[in-house]
Amino acid sequence: MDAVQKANSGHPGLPMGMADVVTILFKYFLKFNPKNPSWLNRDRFILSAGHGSMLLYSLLYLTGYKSISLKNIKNFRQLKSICAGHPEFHPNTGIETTTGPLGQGISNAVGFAIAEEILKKKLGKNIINHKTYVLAGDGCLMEGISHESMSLAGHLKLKNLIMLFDNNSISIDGPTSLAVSDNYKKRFESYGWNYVVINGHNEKEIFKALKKVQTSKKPTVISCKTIIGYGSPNKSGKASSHGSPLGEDEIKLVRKNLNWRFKPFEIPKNILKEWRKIGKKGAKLEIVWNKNYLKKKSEIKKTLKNNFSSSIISEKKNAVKELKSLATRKSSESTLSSLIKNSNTLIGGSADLAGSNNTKTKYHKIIKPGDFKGNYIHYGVREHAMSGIMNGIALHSKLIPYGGSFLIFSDYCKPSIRLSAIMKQRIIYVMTHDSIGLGEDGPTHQPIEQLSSLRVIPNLNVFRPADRMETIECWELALKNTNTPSILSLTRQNLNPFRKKYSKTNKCNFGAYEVLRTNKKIILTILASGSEVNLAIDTSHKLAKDQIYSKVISMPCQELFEFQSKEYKKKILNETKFKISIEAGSTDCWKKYVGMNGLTFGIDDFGKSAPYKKIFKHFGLTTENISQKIKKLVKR
Ligand SMILES: Cc1ncc(C[n+]2csc(CCOP(=O)(O)OP(=O)(O)O)c2C)c(N)n1
Ligand SMILES: [Mg+2]
Repeated sequence: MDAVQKANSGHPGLPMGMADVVTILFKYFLKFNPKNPSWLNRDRFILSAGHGSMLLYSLLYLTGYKSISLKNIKNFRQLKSICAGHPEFHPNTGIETTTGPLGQGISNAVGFAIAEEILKKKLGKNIINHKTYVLAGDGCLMEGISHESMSLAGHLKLKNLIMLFDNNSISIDGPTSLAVSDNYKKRFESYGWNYVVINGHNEKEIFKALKKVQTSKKPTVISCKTIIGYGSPNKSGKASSHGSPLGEDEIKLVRKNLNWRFKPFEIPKNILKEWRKIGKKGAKLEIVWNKNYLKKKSEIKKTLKNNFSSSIISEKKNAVKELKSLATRKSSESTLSSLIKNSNTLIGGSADLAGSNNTKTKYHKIIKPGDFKGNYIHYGVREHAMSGIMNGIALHSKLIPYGGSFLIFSDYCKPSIRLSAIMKQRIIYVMTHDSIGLGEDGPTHQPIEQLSSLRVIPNLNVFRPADRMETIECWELALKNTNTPSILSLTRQNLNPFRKKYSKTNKCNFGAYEVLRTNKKIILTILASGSEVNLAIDTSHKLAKDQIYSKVISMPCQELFEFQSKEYKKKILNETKFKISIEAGSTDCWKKYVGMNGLTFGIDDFGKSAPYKKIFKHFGLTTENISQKIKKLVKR
């Protein structure tokens, strides 16, 4: 209440309403050690209702986390304060994930709970055996992602997942009855969850409910009936306490009402001592756990090691000798086979398109309800949940999630992709059917603006490999960039290989590189990515017959290209007067490269339903059309 008032912005309602519930949780149940926020077997506490951030910061400060000082709290919502408006993930601080977009935390929590079960199977119960608690509000539960995630969690029987539902029946516009009349009991029980309703201001009821779920066989929602802004005589129970400071006068009344005699930010020593005692309990638990851990330490390290040695990639690249044309989604599958065979930490999956995304290899075992021996998750048709769950799996500790869908449905994943990027998580999105090249399924399935819109997300690598060699290299880069999520944009249709010779260097790491020049004296640079590199090569050869000489640049990753030296960029881009780009999608992100004198060949309209070669022709993406236009350009 005081921090929100000082910042003159923020959300006092949730912290005041849920204080009783989390106090009981932290005091009696949550297993955590503020001295080691990264303790592998800690319980996870996820604040999905991220606007209640002040509650999390208060808990972390009170229980003794070094990351949050009183000074930080006084700087709530100010530049550089760790106490940001909404919780922002920082490793080793107690802030387990970034939340704020409502519902995301629920999907993250499902990911944490899945990771817990998988690692328990791998490492044993005395190494991994913890709970994941997620605090969600009315808003989180209205969001579609909550339905997707909770349905999957119930199906998988994630017994160690517990939701504390801040059931205060208030959101921003007023009472939730304005917009919801769900029967929560029926809703959650039909997913396969337990549903318990308690008075969220009654310590005994809170304790009893939390005690009971410790041995549950299913995930549980504890619906905590609470009063938003609890303690505020004039604003409690009202939407007005949701997202604005209570005001100095009301704060005085709250102090009186709650019999709190102390000044803002003054925590009486005896009370702080009690809280710090709560924080210290976990240290003892960790010491006990450590005995087991030390016995198995080297074994655990070995199990969790990422075996993506360059030798596997080299071997794979060396094997690319065939002249056969192949879709990059197939090349991805073959790369994955080698990786999966050698990996304990890659967790694959797809949103019901395993066979189309080629994400499942013969080395995969399926994760089933209550059975987490496997390494492949059938996410069902739940792209958004899949993406949020992958964030949770990656955040948990050592596992590396990848998941597939059609590139067009990256739109259904976008809010979580953005969070992967903000949180610097290595999530690999395998997005196939990446252009009009998918053919007959038509404009609803053909990505146009998707590549451009993904490329403008900061800290996201969008890879669009052009043949088998590039696909292997892009997978290597996706795995090596540990602080950046990746999109692998892959074709449905077959592509002719142009890189058949082994090179030790990962050329895709440059973002763009030369694959061909038709003469020493070139006047034209042709930039292309993915399936259009073949088209660029054919066009370049065709133009050479008319003495128009060019070089072809494959540009599998614009983001990595931007990281190259000025000299390198100049070498690629500034050699010729004329530059053109070819990509079967929105031309927007190519204009910066081709400049005023250049031409972009792409599609700035929705696609068409037809056999794919006919669609390419319809949009002028043919050697004939492109070379004709180029001839006009260079003769101008
Ligand atoms: C995806 C998304 N949509 C909208 C918002 C804006 N928003 C923040 S809190 C909130 C209402 C949440 O209501 P509830 O979860 O009941 O929180 P309470 O008011 O009870 O604290 C909204 C709409 C958001 N943060 N995320
Ligand atoms: Mg509410």
